[in-house]
Amino acid sequence: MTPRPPRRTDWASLRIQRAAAKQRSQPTDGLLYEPNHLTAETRRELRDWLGTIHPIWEQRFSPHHPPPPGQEQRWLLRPVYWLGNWQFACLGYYHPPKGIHGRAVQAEPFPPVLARIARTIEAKTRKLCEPGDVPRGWTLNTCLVNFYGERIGAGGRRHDTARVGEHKDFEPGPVGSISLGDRALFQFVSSSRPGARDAIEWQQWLEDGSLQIFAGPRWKERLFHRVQRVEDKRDEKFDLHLTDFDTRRINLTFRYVPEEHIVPFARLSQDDADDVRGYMETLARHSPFFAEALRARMGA
Ligand SMILES: O=C(O)CCC(=O)C(=O)O
Repeated sequence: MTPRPPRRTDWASLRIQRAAAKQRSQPTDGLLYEPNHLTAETRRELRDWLGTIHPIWEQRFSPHHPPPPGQEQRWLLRPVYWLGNWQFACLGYYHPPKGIHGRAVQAEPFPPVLARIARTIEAKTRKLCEPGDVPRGWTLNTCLVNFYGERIGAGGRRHDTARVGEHKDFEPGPVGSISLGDRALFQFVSSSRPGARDAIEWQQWLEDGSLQIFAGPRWKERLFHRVQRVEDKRDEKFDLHLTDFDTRRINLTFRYVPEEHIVPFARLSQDDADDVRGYMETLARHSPFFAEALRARMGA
């Protein structure tokens, strides 16, 4: 009997299985995956802290940074929160060597639980990496918190946005990432340009409580990474200040931005400050830090 060809959705799982088989024989220098990294106590503390912040929705562009030809204004796929410095999407993400000024706006310092996690990741990173892959002065002083789940639109209509397209993190040096909630299929892909359909070079399900570190020329500089999908199995309820979003996974990526490139809101150019003032005001409703940053600019 002739076997039936796989259905359309099966091709995707076939590609994933083939990539998994191929990667078993590959070297993994500069890449670490540690399941169950968080202790129950740290996980609880992290969850509690996440319940105190008020993530925001950002748009990709702004009046002084309009969409380039062929692109339209759009909302990011998920709410975010940044610590250490806030890289507003409309100002462009930190991207040396050219994109360093006015991109990393001073933000709240790490709360104790994040500071502890960052120090542990730093120690593991130094053991994992070649010294040449850790820049001088490298310390995890920046954290992006991404919320994955379903947007709840008009009439309660749900739209799943739990994914991230291929990209690179341009902050110098290794990146460490902590996952909470449903597991996510994280892939490193070689790609000639974002959106091109290219080979999966490595993939890993990032599980609840896990740590991933990646560093060096292959993982950090050459390959793109993406979150292909997030499962919907755990049914964990996160108690967050998000009314229009149902979160089933939270990821925190710890990065390094040189201190001299972190700019207080008071010193941002007038155009850039005008573009992000609305976000700062929203953040200031619940954060004394951002309220003070707004006051400092008025007094500057
Ligand atoms: O959610 C993840 O696991 C990855 C997030 C990511 O790629 C990023 O923050 O740059």
